[in-house]
Amino acid sequence: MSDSYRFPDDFLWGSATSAYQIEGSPLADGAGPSIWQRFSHTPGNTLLDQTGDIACDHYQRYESDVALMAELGMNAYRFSISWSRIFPEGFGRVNSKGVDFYSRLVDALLAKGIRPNVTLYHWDLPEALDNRGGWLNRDISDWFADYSTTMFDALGDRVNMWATLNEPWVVTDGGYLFGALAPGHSNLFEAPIATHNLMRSHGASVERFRASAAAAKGKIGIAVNLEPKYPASDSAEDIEATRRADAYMNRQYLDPVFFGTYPDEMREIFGEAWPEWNEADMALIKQPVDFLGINYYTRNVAKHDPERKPVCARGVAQPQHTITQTEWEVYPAALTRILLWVKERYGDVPLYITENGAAFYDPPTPIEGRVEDPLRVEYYRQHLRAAYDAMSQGVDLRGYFAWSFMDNYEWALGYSKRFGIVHVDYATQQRTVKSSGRYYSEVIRSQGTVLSE
Ligand code: IFM
Repeated sequence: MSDSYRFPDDFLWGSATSAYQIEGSPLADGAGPSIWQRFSHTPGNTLLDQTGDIACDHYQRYESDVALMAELGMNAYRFSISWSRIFPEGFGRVNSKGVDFYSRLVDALLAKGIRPNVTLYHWDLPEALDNRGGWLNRDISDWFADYSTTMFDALGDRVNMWATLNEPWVVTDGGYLFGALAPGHSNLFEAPIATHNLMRSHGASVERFRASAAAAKGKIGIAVNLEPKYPASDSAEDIEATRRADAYMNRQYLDPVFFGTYPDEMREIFGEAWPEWNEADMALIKQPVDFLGINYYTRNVAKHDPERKPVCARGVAQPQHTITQTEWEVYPAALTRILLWVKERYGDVPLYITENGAAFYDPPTPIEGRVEDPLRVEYYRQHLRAAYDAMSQGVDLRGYFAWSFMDNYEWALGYSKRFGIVHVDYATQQRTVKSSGRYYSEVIRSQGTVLSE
């Protein structure tokens, strides 16, 4: 454990959001509907049938939000682009007003010295593409590549950090295997196809990036959510369950990018639902990336459970540790571990923590103008220390993005979970910096050294 915590001078200190979770006005200025528009407007799919219609109204308030980021001292901001604002029909006709919104956002960030970090896909597929099969249709790699090219051409003169996909595991697991997220399918046979088309689309986008002018000064990667798996006991069954859980969530998305193969366990997990993939697809997926984005929230302690199909493993609660409002165990040591694991398994690719944060029980309205969130302050302190520990063991970590800049729409859980370091009063859209936001600001201004206190 280090005690100095001085981060490099060029370290990126940012926060992250995604389009559908914060923007509101999802159909404004000629945008087409996304699958989240349809899913959230279908009764019964989300908590209290809440939608992203208003969310944080960031579409209207982006300038003051950017000003607040600057006040907190951030030098980077990770946001996603809504594909259906750019291509209302999914492909073909470009909606210039949608492009303009992101262009204005990028300019506003740069004017404040904040580096834009753009994610092309954070779960809000154009409904028009879902109507053609969405991630199950092989053509989606062309649609995604065309959309990517449009954005590289429009913003590549000013944006130098791009990620293709956010958390492809969640897209498949939530959207196609268990149905808790849009498009809401529950189909064992669809899940491997969705994954494969996501990864093919990632590869096609990277390939287009290399051929675009944006590549002259930009870098491209992918953001995956990684969860280190620990066996619940030293029984052979639990150790095997841990291996499968790790393959399913972690290696399924990284092995194809870095090795051009899927883990052997995929056939064990999916049985006859796991197809043979052709070599040309695997070569497309294995495009060299410039960096890897890691979203880290918690670890998982795995126990063999034949009832939990298809992985046959279940997580075991760890009541000895703090549990967040989303019932995730707070376990910072696993962040150090996952960063070291990535370095050891995949080599020296530059890394960014593209999401890290926690939902805790904040009040709906500030109390006497303040929101005190000591549990979140402690979460950030411990995780930033853990990140630093990995760096001091040789991990090439170049930036950190808190999830999230502000409270927002937590998908099927609606507005019930607050992840922000800035509080949002949804009745008034008033922003209030929480004590975690003030703490993060101090971390940034001290270049990390305040973490030793
Ligand atoms: O809100 C989500 C985000 O969209 C993706 N990563 C995890 C966050 C918290 O659940």
